[in-house]
Amino acid sequence: MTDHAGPRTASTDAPSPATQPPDTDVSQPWEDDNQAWWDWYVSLAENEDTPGELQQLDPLPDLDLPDDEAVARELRAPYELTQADRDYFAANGYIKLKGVMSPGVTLRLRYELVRILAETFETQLDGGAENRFLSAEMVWLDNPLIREYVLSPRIARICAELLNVDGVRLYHDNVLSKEPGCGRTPWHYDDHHFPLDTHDVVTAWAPAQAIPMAMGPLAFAKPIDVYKLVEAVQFDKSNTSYDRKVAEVFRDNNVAVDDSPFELGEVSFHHNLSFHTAKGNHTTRSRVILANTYYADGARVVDSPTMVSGDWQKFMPGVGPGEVAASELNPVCWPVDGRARGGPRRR
Ligand SMILES: O=C(O)CCC(=O)C(=O)O
Ligand SMILES: [Fe+2]
Repeated sequence: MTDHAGPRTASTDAPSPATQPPDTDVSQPWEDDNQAWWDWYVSLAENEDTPGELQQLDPLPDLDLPDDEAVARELRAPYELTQADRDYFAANGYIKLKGVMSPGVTLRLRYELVRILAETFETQLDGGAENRFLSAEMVWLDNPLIREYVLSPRIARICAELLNVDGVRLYHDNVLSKEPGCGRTPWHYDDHHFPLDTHDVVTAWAPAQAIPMAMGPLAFAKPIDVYKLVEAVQFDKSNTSYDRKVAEVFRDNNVAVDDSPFELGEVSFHHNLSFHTAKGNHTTRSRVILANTYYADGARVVDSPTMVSGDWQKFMPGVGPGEVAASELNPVCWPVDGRARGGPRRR
C-alpha cells in the first residue's frame, strides 16, 4: 500500500434520515492483507464517468536497457534540487520532477515489476486483470534490482531535502498497478495511513512508464493547506461519500488541481498532508508504479494505529505503538553512511 486516506470521524454534516448512519468506526486494526486494503480503498471512489472504449497507446520506446550495474550507478548519483523546487514543495505539498530516472532505467523498472506482478497474481498485465488495482510490497527484500530503486540514495536524498530533515528511513515499498478499466483513486491524503507521530513523511511515486491523461496521472490539490478545507468531512469506510464530498468542497472553493501527465522518468513526491486523487485507467496498458514512502529518522509509531493504517506492523516488525520506528525493515536510505545524527528537524 502506499496506504492512505483522509478520514475524520467527527462531522458537522447532518445525517439524512433516509440513509444509514455513517460507518465511521476505523479504530480497529486492519486484519487483512495489503491487496485487500487496496481493493477496499478503491471501492471508496466515485466513478460517474463511464470509461467507454479503452485507448490503445503507442508501443513503449524501443531502447537499449541498462544492466544492473548501470541502474545502480544512476540511482546512487545525486539529483540536484533547486531552492525553487524546495519552496514549491513546501508551499504545495508535492512536486513533480522530470528526469529523476533515465528512460532506460524507467523501462527496466517496468519490465521487472510487470514480471513480479504477473508471477504474484498469476495473470498477464496490460489486459489480463481488467478493472483491478494490483498491489505488492516488501519486494525489495528479495529482489536485488528492485532494492536499488527502493533504497536509492538519489531518491532518498531528494526526500530528505524536500522535508528539510537530516535523514530518512524507508516506511515501505509499494508496487501498484492500476489495470486497464480500473476506476478512480479516491481523494485522500496519506497522513492517516501512516501510523507515525511526524508529518515529515513523503512518498516518491515513480511511474514505470509515461502516464498520459487517459491513464490517470496522480493529481494533486494545491496549496498544501487545502486539507484544512476538508477536515470536517466525515469519512465513511463503506461508501463513496468521503470522496464525493471532498471533490465538492474543492470545487466550491476553486481549489487548483495539478493533473498533468508524467513523461518517462518523471517522479512525483507528495507530503502526507497533500490531497491527491487519480482518474481511472482508460487505456489498454497497465499503469505500473513504484511508490516508496520515507519518513524522518527518529520518528515514532503513534499510540493508537487504526484500520486505515493498513497492515503497518508488517512494515515495522517488533515495533510497538509509541516506539521509535526503526526496525530492520526501515533502513536509513539517506544519508548513505547510515543513521543521521540527532533527531528530525521540523519544516
Ligand atoms: O496510484 C494511485 O492511484 C494512488 C497512489 C497513492 O495514493 C499514493 O501513492 O499515495
Ligand atoms: Fe496516497
